[in-house]
Amino acid sequence: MIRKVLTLLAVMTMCLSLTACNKAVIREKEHVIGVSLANMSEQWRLVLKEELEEEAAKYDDITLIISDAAGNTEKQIEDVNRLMEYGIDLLIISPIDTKALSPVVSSVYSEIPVIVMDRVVEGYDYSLFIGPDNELIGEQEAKKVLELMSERNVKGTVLELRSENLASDERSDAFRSVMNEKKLTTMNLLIPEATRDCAEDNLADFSSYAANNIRAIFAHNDYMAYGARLALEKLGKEDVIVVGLDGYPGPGGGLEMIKSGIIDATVSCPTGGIEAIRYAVAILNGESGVPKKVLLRSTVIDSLNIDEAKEPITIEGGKIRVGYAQIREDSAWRKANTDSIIKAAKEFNIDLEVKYSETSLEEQIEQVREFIKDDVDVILLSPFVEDGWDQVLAEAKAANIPVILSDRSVSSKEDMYTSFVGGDFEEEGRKCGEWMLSDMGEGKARIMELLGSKGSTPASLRSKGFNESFRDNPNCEVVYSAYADFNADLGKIVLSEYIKENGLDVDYIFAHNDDMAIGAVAAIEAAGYRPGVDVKIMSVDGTKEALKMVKKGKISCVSECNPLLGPVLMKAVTDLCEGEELPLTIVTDETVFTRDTDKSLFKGRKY
Ligand code: GYE
Repeated sequence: MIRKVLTLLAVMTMCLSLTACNKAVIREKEHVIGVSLANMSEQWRLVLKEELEEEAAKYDDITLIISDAAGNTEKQIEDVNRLMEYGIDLLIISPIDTKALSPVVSSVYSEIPVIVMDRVVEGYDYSLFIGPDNELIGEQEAKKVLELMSERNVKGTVLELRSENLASDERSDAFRSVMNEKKLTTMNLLIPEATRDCAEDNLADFSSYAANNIRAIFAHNDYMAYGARLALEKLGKEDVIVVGLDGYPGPGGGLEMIKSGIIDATVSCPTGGIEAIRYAVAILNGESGVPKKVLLRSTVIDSLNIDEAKEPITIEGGKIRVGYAQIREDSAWRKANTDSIIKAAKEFNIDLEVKYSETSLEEQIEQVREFIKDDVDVILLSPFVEDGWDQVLAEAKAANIPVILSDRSVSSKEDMYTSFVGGDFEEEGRKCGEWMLSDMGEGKARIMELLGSKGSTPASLRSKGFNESFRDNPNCEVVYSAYADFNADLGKIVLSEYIKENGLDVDYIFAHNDDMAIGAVAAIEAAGYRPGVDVKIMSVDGTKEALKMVKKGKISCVSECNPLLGPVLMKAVTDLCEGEELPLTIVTDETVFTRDTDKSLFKGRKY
């Protein structure tokens, strides 16, 4: 009894001291993590808080101090400053206003690691971003509504119940783009408070249904979906399809609503609380393999799959066995990529078998089949092209062998693979476009684009990010584009032939990778022109040879695409085999190099 009283007194003292003191936290434990939450009124933030606390409780050297900004940006800034006064070792923040909080996060990041959650701040001054893939969520919702309407053979208008926040906008854009593609009519209603009662009150008007033939409702959270169902029941419109979002377990959550038939389906939107603590511990322990950005997996849930349990991987004794289908490619990037993965497998004590393909889809598919037959624990795949993977991924899934995509992705549905680990290709292209816009001023820009391998994710997404960056600028025009397959010789041939035909009549060249850019430089110089003066070149990767050309001014801007994926991949494989659920997308840290880049960043490059 005395022991219990003493323990109680000790805990109370610590709590009081945390509340009362405004200087260094009394360090009962080794690491103190500060958490700044935007509010604790929204349900998913309460779930986030619970997950953070439950996961932190598993570590006996972690103390959490959680602050609630109650939806007030000024208060959130004060909260962060106070947490810093406590002497926290790492900050986890879910910002209210990303613009207002960006400088605060940047300042904290100059002193301690920062994990940003849910809404990313401007720039890259943070250790790690964890959030939902809002575009994917919007697409999943739309595809589920379409599937249900088709199953029930109903046609008509789809009503969207929205709430006022950034995530809602991104999800809604993706939702409506799928609906527009399928030529369905949509309407949307902004619900002032994203609650059941507010949704029910706002849907009480029968006339809008009759007038617009509404046959399905997508609500941006399960509570509004519940309110919609109550309103529909009062109106005798039980046949209208209702799909929600979030899919929380427990009483009153979306999963219970599905089981009781209140809503037809939902899409899970994990908060990332568990991942935040796990990555925070890895950061504080100086572990390798911590990425720059992770997007969490969201899953479509209905009455048919609600009880499907994910089978954890069982490792039959000994080492984890990994089969890796890698692209054979004579490039500095690919060599660094392969070396990094082989080296990390050794460091993580993983048994790795690598099969190389001369960039043929059929050959890679056969290699994956061989790994399935060998019953490896995990398959790593660097798919040369995006399309054509559905069948063999289904075979891997049937064999309960997870597939992690490395450095390139596939067009198969997101439930056909476990995770993608690699660069943010669209961002890489956008960074090059932004540099060009900053360089060109008010003048006109005639642009040439050297495209990577046709049908590969880096080529399609780099092009998308680059072209979208100047979409609204009438002075920019892509006057010529050609495939050069990420290859230096082809880059040189394309430029030589173009110059022979037209002279060098472009102002900027965007090459999807360094090899093609280096080939272009050789052709430009062979034709007697000066790269960096007569034409400015932007590329992606950040290889040593390209960075040398940046320093000489021959290439003007290189957006990094880090090939050193080994540690991140092997940490993901290890986490997976320890029963953790992996994020859907794991992005490595990447920077941009120009002549103005701090010289220190050019030093010690590993590829
Ligand atoms: O940018 C290029 C290589 O898949 C991201 O492939 C990788 C790309 C890389 O050919 O150099």
